Amino acid sequence: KFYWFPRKISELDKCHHLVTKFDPDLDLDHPGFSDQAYRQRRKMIAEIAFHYKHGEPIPRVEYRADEIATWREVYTTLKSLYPTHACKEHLEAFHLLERFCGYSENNIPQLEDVSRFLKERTGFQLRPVAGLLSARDFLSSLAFRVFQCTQYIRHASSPMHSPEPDCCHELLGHVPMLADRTFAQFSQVIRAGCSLGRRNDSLLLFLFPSQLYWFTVEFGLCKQNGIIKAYGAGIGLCSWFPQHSLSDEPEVRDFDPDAAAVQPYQDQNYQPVYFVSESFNDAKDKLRSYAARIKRPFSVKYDPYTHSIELL
Ligand code: H2B
Ligand code: FE
Repeated sequence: KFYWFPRKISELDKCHHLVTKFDPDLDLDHPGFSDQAYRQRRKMIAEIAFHYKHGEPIPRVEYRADEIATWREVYTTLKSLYPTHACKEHLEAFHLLERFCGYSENNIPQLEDVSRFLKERTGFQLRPVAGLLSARDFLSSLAFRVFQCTQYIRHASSPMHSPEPDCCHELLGHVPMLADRTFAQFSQVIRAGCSLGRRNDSLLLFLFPSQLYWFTVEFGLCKQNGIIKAYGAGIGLCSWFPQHSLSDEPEVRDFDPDAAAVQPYQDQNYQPVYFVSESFNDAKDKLRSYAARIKRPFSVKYDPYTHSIELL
C-alpha cells in the first residue's frame, strides 16, 4: 500500500496540513502571542485559505495602514540589501514585480496579481495557505508548480524577524525566484524528482530529506562573477537573518546533495552551515543525479498538459 499523494492539481485542495508550533496561538515566543487583535486578524485572513478551492481567483485582502507600515519597513530594508546580497535572477525579477505587479513600499501585493504574473513567466501559480505548511504538502505542491503562499503579515513589533512564514517572506523571498525559469524548473525537480512515490512518511523523510529543500530554496547561495550571492528565500532576501549568511561567521561548503541531505538544520536561529552552488543549473543537475540514484517502488512522470502525475 502506497502513501497517498496528489496525482492531479485539484487534489492540492487536500494538501493543507499545517505545522502549528510557531503560530501565535501556540508559540509563547511569537511576537503576536499576547496580542488578541493580531491573532484575530491573522485568523480572519487564514479563513480565505481554509475555504479556497483550486481554480478560483484568490480573494483580495484589504490591508490596513498598520500592516502596510510593517511591510514598508521590511521592504525598504531588504531593497537596500538586494544590490549587494541577492543573485542577479532575484534582482531582475524584483524589478519586473515593481513594474507590473504592484510591488512597492506603499502596497502589499495581492496574491491573485502575483499568481497571474508568475503563470505567464514560468507556469508557477500561487494558492493561499493559512500558515506554516507541512513539508510534505508544501513539497507536493511544487511538483505541480504551485506555491502555497501565506497572506497575513508578521507582527508589527518585530518587522525584521518572523518565526513563521508570512507574506513578506513569500513575496520578497520566494516569489522573485519563482519568476526565473531555471529556478522554477529546479524547484519542481526537487519535488517531482526526489520525493513523489514514497511508500510512507518515514521512508519519505529518509529518502527525500527536506534538508535538500532547506539548503537550496530557503538558504541557498550561488556564485556570480566570483562573488557569493544569495538565492534562498531565507537569507538576505527574506527578513530572517539578513547579512548573516554572507558574513564570515558560518561555514560555507560546496553544494553536494549527499552531504546536504544529512546536514541538520536550524529553524529557530542562524544557520551554522550554508551550501554554495556554481549556478542553479549546476545545482539542478546534481539534484537530478541524486534523485536518479534513489530506489523507488515506481517512477513518476509529470504531464504539464493535464497538470497530473502519471505512474510508470
Ligand atoms: N509553508 C509555507 N507557508 N511557506 C514556506 O515557505 C514553507 C512552508 N516552507 N512549509 C517549507 C515548509 C520548508 O521550510 C520545508 C520544506 O520544511
Ligand atoms: Fe520559505
